Amino acid sequence: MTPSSAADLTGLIVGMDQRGSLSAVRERLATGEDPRRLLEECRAGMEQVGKMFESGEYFVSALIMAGEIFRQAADMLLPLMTVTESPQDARKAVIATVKGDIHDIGKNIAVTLLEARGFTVVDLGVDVEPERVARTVVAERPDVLGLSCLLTSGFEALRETITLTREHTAGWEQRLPVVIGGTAIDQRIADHADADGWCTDAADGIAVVQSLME
Ligand code: B12
Repeated sequence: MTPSSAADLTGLIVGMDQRGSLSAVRERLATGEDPRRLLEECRAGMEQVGKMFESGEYFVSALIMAGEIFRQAADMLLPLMTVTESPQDARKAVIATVKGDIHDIGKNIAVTLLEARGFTVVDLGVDVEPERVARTVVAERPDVLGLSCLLTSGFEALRETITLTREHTAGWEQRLPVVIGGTAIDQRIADHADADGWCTDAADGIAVVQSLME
């Protein structure tokens, strides 16, 4: 298999080959490959690791290891994917992973891509109480709220967070756009949670954010 084979990075991540994954990223970048494609292959690897965890083939340690490999790969790839826009485009976003959920890799990618688009991002981190999100929104007056949720058990926290934030911002002249992201998110969940937009990929998420603000 050549280093530029599409299956390569996905397979290396699934095989928990940290050194191999990172040198494949380096080598393939050196041959001029698109960092977006490489990131997508890494993400596909994470998806497979998740499935193998679900089927009992892998344990939580594999999720931790894969997460660490992905984080290091993303550290190399993200700076190459970002185009900084002029400061006059600066807008503000408040971002958090919902209560009960500690996944932050996808959220952090969204934060990086938003910052590269000129957003000032207030990142509240993971496992964030709805009340804290609502209070921060009132204090910071962002142009958009972004919530990450990877666990299906987090969907109620998602809804609770958005409901509470809507109550706190009911007097605003314009409705605050809320975008939600995560592998298990779809239109049904967005409707249930009263979100304005949703995504399963940060690049799409940024496009959704931008269209909601136009
Ligand atoms: C790595 C990982 C972990 C790591 C997380 C490390 C970290 N620092 O984040 C650790 C080991 C901590 C972990 C723990 C657990 N995990 Co886990 N984990 C994963 C795994 C394999 C990958 C997630 C990931 O990072 N993907 C890569 C990133 C880039 O993709 P992403 O998160 O989807 O993000 C993208 C988009 O969704 C979007 N996005 C995400 N958020 C946002 C926000 C905004 C604003 C925007 C615009 C976009 C956006 O942009 C991102 C970039 O494109 C997934 C499998 C999967 N298919 O997702 C399981 C998975 C999410 N985990 C799962 C489970 C069950 C758990 C545990 C309960 C396991 C356990 N028994 O302890 C715990 C829960 C802990 C908790 N309370 O949160 C399940 C959830 C199943 C379900 N139905 O709810 C999954 C789906 C695995 C599976 N198939 O069973 N996990």
